[in-house]
Amino acid sequence: PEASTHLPVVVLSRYACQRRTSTENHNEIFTDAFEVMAESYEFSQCDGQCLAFRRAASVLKSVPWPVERLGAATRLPCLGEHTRAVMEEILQCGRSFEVEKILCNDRYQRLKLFTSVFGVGPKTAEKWHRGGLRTLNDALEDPGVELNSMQKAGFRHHGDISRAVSRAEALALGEILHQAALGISAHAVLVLTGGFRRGKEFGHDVDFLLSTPEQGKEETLLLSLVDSLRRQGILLYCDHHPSTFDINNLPGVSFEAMDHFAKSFLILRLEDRQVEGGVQRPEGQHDGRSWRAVRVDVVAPPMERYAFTLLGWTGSRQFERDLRRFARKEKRMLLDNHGLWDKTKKEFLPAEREEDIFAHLGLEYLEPQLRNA
Ligand code: DCP
Ligand code: MG
Repeated sequence: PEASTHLPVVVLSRYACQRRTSTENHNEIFTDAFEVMAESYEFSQCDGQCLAFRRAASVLKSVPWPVERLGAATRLPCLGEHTRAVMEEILQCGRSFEVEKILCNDRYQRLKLFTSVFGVGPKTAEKWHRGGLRTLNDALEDPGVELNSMQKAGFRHHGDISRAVSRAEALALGEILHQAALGISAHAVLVLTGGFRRGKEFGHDVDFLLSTPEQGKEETLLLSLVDSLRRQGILLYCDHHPSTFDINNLPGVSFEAMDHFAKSFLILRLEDRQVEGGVQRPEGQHDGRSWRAVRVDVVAPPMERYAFTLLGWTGSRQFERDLRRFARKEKRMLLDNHGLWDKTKKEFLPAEREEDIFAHLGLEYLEPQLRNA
């Protein structure tokens, strides 16, 4: 009754996996502000408030027009008192003073700077901040700071890694990895996942899934692939995590945690000439080099787990979170990157394709391009 007779009423689900979210965001003015709020709460380990702002941002990303007032034609779920207050401020003043205060905050600025280094999480950043460090140079020069090898690589390539990776660069890396994988096994399967599979034009890294129909050979394949990149001289850093996957241990406390498949977190050297259409360096970044460093993640599940891992690594993070929450709360099922457990039937549900998993959950299938929640 409150809706205007001219406008259709849009009712959005509180689960991101029941909303269509393309890469086109009409509400950036709110979602950018919410991201600052979420990050600030994350730095203070206030997980509840952090999640509330991430959820609210995710809802707004799925509204296909700029929201001009609260209520009325669009029923927005997941908006609490605080998120609404920030929105109202932006609607009235064009900006949020609470967000601006955070952006000027010393602690926020430093934690943001420190966590921009690959290998430095909120806990280390907080420790450095409490130790009085202000700049990245402080962290490098302080005798009390002991950097691990990941952080050393993070500092060495900080400029490159902080710069967004373009779609053309992601595709070029895909070609290099694909050729290297096929050089090892003719049956190797390599697919682009993460944000680029969702159609994003830029990302902070490039995510790949590697597998093979040869049972039990996926981890060896990944190790051989990394070795091949090393011999090509393009491996700048590798942090390999061996597989700890054991189907007999599922479902356990590990549900929702990071998956147990073999994976490598890499930094690779990408030559400008390998990128289709060439590389346009931003103003002031011409340092005479003809290459850049790029963060690349590769996960290697066994083929029969392929669909679950592909779904899990395609993201977005908020989409994954809600898929799992939906499975648990609405279907009494446990979903993670390894499988889907039906608590009622007490059995694993098989899936060859992502479509099978959506079907088990009674969800309409959503293309990766609509999972940008
Ligand atoms: N993921 C995971 N376990 C990891 C790393 C990632 O399950 N160790 C999942 C979570 C994300 C997806 O993979 O849904 C991709 O992670 P990214 O952090 O790379 O996020 P995106 O690719 O979506 O965005 P970006 O453009 O920042 O890379
Ligand atoms: Mg990514």
